[in-house]
This record gives sequence, structure tokens and C-alpha cells, in this order.
Amino acid sequence: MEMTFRWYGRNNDTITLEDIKQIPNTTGIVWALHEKPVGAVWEKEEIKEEVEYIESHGFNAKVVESVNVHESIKLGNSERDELIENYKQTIENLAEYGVEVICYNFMPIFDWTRTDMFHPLEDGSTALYFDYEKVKNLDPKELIETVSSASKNLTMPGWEPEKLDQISELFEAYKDIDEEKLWENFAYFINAIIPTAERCGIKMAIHPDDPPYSIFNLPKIITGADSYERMFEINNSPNNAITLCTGSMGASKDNDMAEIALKYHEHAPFMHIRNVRISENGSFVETSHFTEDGNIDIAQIMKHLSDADYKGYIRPDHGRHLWNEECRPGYGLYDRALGIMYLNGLWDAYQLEKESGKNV
Ligand code: DNO
Repeated sequence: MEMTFRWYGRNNDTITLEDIKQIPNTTGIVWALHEKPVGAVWEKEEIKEEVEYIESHGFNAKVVESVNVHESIKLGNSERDELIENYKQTIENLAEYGVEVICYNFMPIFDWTRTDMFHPLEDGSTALYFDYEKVKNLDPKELIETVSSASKNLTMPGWEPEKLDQISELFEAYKDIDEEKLWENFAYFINAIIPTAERCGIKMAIHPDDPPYSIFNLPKIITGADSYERMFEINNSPNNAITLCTGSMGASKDNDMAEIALKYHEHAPFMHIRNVRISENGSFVETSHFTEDGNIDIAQIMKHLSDADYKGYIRPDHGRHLWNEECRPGYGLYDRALGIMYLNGLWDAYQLEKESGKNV
């Protein structure tokens, strides 16, 4: 495995590459051109500048997260062909600068959704929280009003602030899109871009829906093992790949993430590994990466990956907010660094166990 760290760039992150350099065994930066409007081509010059900056700090820049997919592609609107051409051009441009994996998602309107960014945990830290009851009972009109009146500074990963202005229209447009229709639009997109990805040697790694079930009456399609079967049926190219995210897909108790990691790691050039604690009513909170702190068997997942000599990229995922750190919600330095050391430790122990042929 190759350990990586997600970084939001010089203008959008409180963390510097010098900080990340001090985390042991972290060789890659997961990056994106966060200021690009969704749908626009990522130009070579812009890519070159960012890749060179990352590489000048001794990191590789082989994983991009995300090149977001325009809503018109997900909705199957008439502009989709033009937007798909732009997407293909971005794939080609990224390949020219050595990118190997592009993480993206196909979630309608919202990327990951939480109800509280700073939920207090028993240990005194705060973490991202999803209150299932609250979401279930939220009237879409109330949601639209809340989102529309939110500050323009609402910059969440994967959330394009310009969507604030279009939120009512977007909800209106999705009224005609059920799961089947979304699968159809996904198939259209995938079949159009995969030949380019194959030619350029880029793995298109789809991120699961988060949470992995429908909320606000919006359709969700990448929700569990069945979804993977269906997406490989649609296009069985090795370039049609997945970002295996244990915390996102694992937020549903129906998904056994250790089993899913065992079964699908070969399709996953990139993984997000983190833990989550799920309550009886379906609400969940993001905990430390430590196995016993949540419902995801992180130790077993790392064991499967070690047994398989997993060669892909891994990153710790969201962390708690510790020691008064001020950072992007879920994307602080400290807890993600702790997460990395836990994953490194598990990996080393299992590798040693294999080499010595006995249990450690
Ligand atoms: C959350 C992330 C997601 C992810 C996108 C991929 O922190 O894992 O926002 O980047 O869904 O497109």
C-alpha cells in the first residue's frame, strides 16, 4: 500500500505540505484544483503548477480527489455531451502529468451529508455527526430554505458553493430521476469516458454515496456490494474502478466493510479508511480510526489488505477535531495523522506476521 493524505491546496487549507511531511510513511498527496468550477476543463498549465508544487516537497501527486461530475450529466440533460467532452479532456490533461487515479462521485446535488460538524464526543473532542431522525423528518422546503440562506463561505469538500443559487431548481429537476434513471445516466457517462481513461492509463474510482441510502427523496446508486456488481456489469473495464470508503459505505449496518474490502480490493486503486459508530436508530458519528471505537473492523480490513499485498493508495479519512485545532471540518492534521499511524502499525504487524509465518 502507499499512504497518502488529502490536502486542499495553498489557498484552501490550514495545513501545509511541510506539516504533512512530518507524518511517517506518507508519500502521496491527494489533491484537486478546488477553485475550478464544476464542468470546466482542468488546463494543463494549472495542473502542471500544482503537481510541480506537490512534487517539489517530495510527494507524488498521483491521486486526484475529486473531478466533480456536473449535475447535468447526472440528470442526463442536453448539455451533457459537451460536459462529458470537457471531462474527457481533463482526464487526458491529468494523465499527462502522471495522475493514475481520479476519485469522483455520482451523488445527486449533495456530496457527503452531515447534520453537525462539531458533535461532542465523550473524550472531549468533536466530530462529524449524522442525525438520522433529523434528516428523515426534514421537510424538503425547510431544507431548501436552510441551504439557500447558508453563508456563501460554505465550502465543503465536494460541495460547489454555486449550487446554493440553484438549489430549488435542482430539487425540481431530480423529481423525474429515480434510481433506474440515475443508473442509466451513470452508464451513459461511464461508457463515454472509460475508453479515454483506458487510453491514458487512468483509473476512474467512484466514491460511494454518503450516507449509503436515499435522503431528501434523492436517488442513490452506489450503496453496497450489489451496486458494485451492477457497475461492473455496465462496464467491466479495469479502469471502471472504485474508491473503497469504509466510513461512507459502512454507515449502513447492512454493509460488512471487511467482507467488501476482501471481495473488491482488486477493483479499488484507492481507499479511504476510517471508523464510524452507528446508533440503533441509524444516526452515526465519526470516531477515531481505532477499531474498538466504532462499528467498522479496521484491523480486519488492514489484515485483508496485507494478506493480499494491496498495492493501491490509502488515505485516512475524516478525523475528529483535537487539541483545539482549527481546521476544515473533518480535515484536521492531528487525528488524521493518528489515523495514519494506526493504519501503518496494523500494516507492519501483519506484514511481519506473514514474513515470519507465525502470529504476532
Ligand atoms: C468526504 C469525501 C467525499 C469525496 C467525494 C468524491 O470527505 O470522501 O467528499 O471526496 O465524494 O467525489
